[in-house]
Amino acid sequence: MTEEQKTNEFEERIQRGEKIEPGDWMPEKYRKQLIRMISQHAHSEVIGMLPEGKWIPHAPSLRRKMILIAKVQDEAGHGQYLYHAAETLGATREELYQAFLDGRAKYSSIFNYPSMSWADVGMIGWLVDGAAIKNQTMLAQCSYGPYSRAMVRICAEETFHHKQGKEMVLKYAAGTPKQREMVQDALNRYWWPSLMMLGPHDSESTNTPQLVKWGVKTKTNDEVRQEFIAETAPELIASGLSIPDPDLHEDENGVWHHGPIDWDEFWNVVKGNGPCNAERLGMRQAAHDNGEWVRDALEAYSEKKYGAKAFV
Ligand code: FAQ
Repeated sequence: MTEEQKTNEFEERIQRGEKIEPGDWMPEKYRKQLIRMISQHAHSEVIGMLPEGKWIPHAPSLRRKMILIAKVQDEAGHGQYLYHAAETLGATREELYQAFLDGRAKYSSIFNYPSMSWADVGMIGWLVDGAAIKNQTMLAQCSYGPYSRAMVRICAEETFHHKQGKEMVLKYAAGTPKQREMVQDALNRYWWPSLMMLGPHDSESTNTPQLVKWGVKTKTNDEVRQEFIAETAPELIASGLSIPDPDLHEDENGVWHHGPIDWDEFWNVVKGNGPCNAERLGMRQAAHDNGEWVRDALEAYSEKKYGAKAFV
C-alpha cells in the first residue's frame, strides 16, 4: 500500500471510532503530535505537584493534610501513566524527561504561578483540576487507545481532587471574614490563569485542526473554555465570591461571555518568563539530582535480579 492509501485507511478507522493501538500503522505526524501532547501533559502532572506540595507541612488539620498528600501523590501517578503512554509511541522516558529538565519541553502555564496561601490549595482544586477535567474528559475519547485509557483513570482521580477543592472553597467562603478574604484573594489570582491553561484562542491554536481531524481532540480550546466557564462561574457566584472580570455575564440564551484574556501574559509564561518558571524547574532539577542514588539502586537491583533495565 502507498503512504496515501495507508493514511486513508487510518483516517477511515478513526472515523469509524476505532482506537489506534501501539503496534498499528499511524502517520508519523500523528505519532509526533501524540508524543508532544502526552509528554507535555506528563510534565505538567509532575511539576503540578509543587504549588500544592509546598503546603503539606502547613495543612490546618490532619484530615486536610491526608487529603492533600493523597492528591499530590495522585499527580505523580498520573505522570507515570502518561510517560508510559508516551513510551508506547517509541519515545524513551529519559529523553522526554531530559527535555523537560532542560526547559526544551513545555508544561502547563498554570504551574508557573505561585501558591501564596493555604486557600490557594482549595482554589487550585476547584479551578485548576476543574479546567483539567473539562479538557481530559474530552481526551478520554481520544483516538489513541493508551492515552484515552489513561485519561479514564486520571479523570476519576481528578474528580476527587476537584471535589475536595470545591468543598474547601465553599467552606471558607461561608467562614470567618479572614477565610473569605483569603479565598477571594486566591480566586482573584487564579481565575485568569485557569482560563489560559486551556490553551490559546482558537485562531492561535496551531495544532487544533490536525488534532481534531485525527480524533485526538474532539473540541477546540475555546469550546472547552466556554464549557468550563458555564459550569464554574454560576457556582462561584452562588458561593458569594466575586469573579475578577467585570465583563463576565450570562446572556438571555444562557451563554456566558467573558472579558478579554491577556494573551501576552500567557505567551510570556509559556516562553519561560512567568513568575515561577525558574523556581519550578530548579526544584525539579534538584529533586532529580537528589534521586540519582535511588535510580542507580533500582537499576542495579533490576539488572541483577531480572537481567533487564528498570523503569525508573
Ligand atoms: N501551557 O496549538 P495549541 C493538570 C502551547 S494537567 C503551556 O492550542 P494544543 C492536572 C502548545 O503546547 C494540565 N503551553 O496546542 C493537575 C503549543 O506549543 P507547541 C495539563 C501551552 O496542544 C491539576 C502552542 O501553545 N493538561 O492540570 C498551553 O492543541 C492540579 C499552541 O497551542 C494537558 O496537558 C498551556 N496552558 O492544545 C495537576 C492536557 N496551551 O507544543 C496538578 C493535554 C497551549 O506546538 C494539580 N494537552 N500551549 O510548541 C492538551 O489538551 C493540549 O495540549 C492543550 C493545548 C489544550 C493544553
